[in-house]
Amino acid sequence: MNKERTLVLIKPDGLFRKLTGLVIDRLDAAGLELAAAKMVTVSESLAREHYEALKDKPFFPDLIRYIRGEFHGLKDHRVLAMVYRGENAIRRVRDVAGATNPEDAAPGTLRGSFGRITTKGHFENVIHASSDPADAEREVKLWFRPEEILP
Ligand code: IDP
Ligand code: MG
Repeated sequence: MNKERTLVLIKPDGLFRKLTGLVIDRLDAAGLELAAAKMVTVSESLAREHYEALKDKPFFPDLIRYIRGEFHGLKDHRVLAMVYRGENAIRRVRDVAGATNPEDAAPGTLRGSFGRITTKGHFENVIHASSDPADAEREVKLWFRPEEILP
């Protein structure tokens, strides 16, 4: 038994393309349990802290603009943040999501079906999903207060 929590964000392209219900349906169908959900305004500092590990990448400035909705006209910078839990939830959510690069993501995964690489070279890949237990705990705590999450 390896019950985990993991952070899922519906990224601005997912919201803009009306994929919210589909994402939640896929995660339900995978047997994961929704433990928390809210719309969150992604401040510059929240975006930078969330993607701290990538701060030296050339695409970092555009990644911050992307997650804040600046490429999709999300004027109030809000995304849908959720916590899912279940046995091996971290890997299972990533399996539903597919590979980071939409071109490499398997058909039928969220990113394989609905992700794209823009002509500017940005990856639009629908959702964020925590990548390992340490990241998951850090990210859940960054986005949610303890009392917002089902006990
Ligand atoms: P992940 O989201 O699958 O965990 P990470 O490597 O943690 O992938 O990267 C975070 C996000 O940064 C990706 O989801 C994607 O939006 C963006 N990203 C990662 N690598 C690239 C790249 O090579 N070009 C453009 N964007 C990238
Ligand atoms: Mg990651």
